[in-house]
Amino acid sequence: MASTNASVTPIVSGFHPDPTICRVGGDYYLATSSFEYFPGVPLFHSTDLVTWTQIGNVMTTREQFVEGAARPSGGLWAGTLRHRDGLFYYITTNVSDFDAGQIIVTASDPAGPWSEPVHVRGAIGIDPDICWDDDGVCLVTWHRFNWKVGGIDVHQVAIDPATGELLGESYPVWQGSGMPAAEGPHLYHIGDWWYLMFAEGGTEKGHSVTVARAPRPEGPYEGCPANPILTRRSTFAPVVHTGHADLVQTPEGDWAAVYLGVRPAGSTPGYHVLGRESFLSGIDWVDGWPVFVTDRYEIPTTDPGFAEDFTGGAAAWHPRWVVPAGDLSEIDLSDGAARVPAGRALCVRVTDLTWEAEAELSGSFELRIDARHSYRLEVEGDRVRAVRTVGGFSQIVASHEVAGATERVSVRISAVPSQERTVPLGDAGPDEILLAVRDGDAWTELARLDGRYVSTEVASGFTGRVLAVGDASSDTLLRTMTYRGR
Ligand code: 6LW
Repeated sequence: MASTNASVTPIVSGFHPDPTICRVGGDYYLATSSFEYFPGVPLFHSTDLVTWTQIGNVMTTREQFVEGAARPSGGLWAGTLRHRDGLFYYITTNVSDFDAGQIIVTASDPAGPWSEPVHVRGAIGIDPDICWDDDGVCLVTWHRFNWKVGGIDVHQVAIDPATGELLGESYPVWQGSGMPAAEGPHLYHIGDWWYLMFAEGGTEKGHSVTVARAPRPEGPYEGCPANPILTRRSTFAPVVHTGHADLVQTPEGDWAAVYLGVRPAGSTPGYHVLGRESFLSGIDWVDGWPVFVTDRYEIPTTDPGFAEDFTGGAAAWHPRWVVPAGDLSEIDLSDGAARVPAGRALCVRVTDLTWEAEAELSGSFELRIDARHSYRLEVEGDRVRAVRTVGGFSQIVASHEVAGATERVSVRISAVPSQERTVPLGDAGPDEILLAVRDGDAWTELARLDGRYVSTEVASGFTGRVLAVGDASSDTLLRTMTYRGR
């Protein structure tokens, strides 16, 4: 099997940021943020740290994940996954239900079901960590934050995880190495020390991992002299914005970390289109401090493709399918197609830099980063339109009448490398998006569009591209979809 270095190849590709990891025996589990998409918090399993399979989602009910305003990049932000006394714990923040405080759910089987939510209403902010001190007291460490001033500081508090009640006053701990946005704390008891690891510098170009240690969880902390212990700021590395890490120990006693990064492409300033992805690093310990060895692991190249056939009647949803609002249960599968009601969208993450996806449907099929930035194929009878939506403004760029029988129209969206020059003074997007329709045995290309308008640099936010099925004004019937990474 081909393999590539961990520093350039994600372990979980395509819009899976803020990875958090734990190990139980020989099994590793990893969860990532998922924002407005429901079910929320995809959960992956591995036995070797380098190959991961999605086994479910943590937040599968609207009691666990209150929908709120369902805005792009709202919903579920960074969290922490841990295992203790036979139970998995996941703690996170729903920024669309912010005043509910931190949310804790538990499960004996990480594939689910996860419990009803417990709210830590006394801890308002983001990026909660859950850890237990030597006496078994549960500690939540989080980034205090509000929507008026943004980030404030990092606090810790003892709680009862069964009720969410605070067991005392919260108190400040380490506040980072001095960069803005000291957040994403994770607390560990390793050897004689308690370590607090942070994301600092914001989740973009300055993103970094920093660490401090203390004799007790509450401090006093001393920062690592080598901080930041991971960053790619001011580099032309293929993977940048690296940060927001979580540590794990192997059964053999070695250490590793998962962290997020992005893979920009195209002319300056570069455009990333898959959101923030999860990467793996080795960890060495030098003088009692963790050192990232990002090229330690070889990542096997796996086939990301899938084929979904909805013509056979109702079946269970594969955990890859998500909706940006509402519930998967609104999509009827009983009639030989997935019927996506008007105003809803059925989505799946794009996980590759070059890829193609085909859908047999009537209605709309699009590549989007959010509803205001998309390239769409609209199928209405034998008429297929290619529509570009940028900044909320939509324009029909091509219209085509399908030849021959039209009960079953297939359309295709693909991403290919840009044909433009990247430097000097280049005008290359990260890729080009081709929209095509099948006429009999042949494909007719309707549009070739610059991929930068479906990138984070244009759309803003924390998410990445998804393929979305659904139309604002009428139902879409999706019979089949295939996806191939190339
Ligand atoms: C995450 C926080 C962050 O909760 O981005 O910029 C948030 N910082 O650490 C969403 O991933």
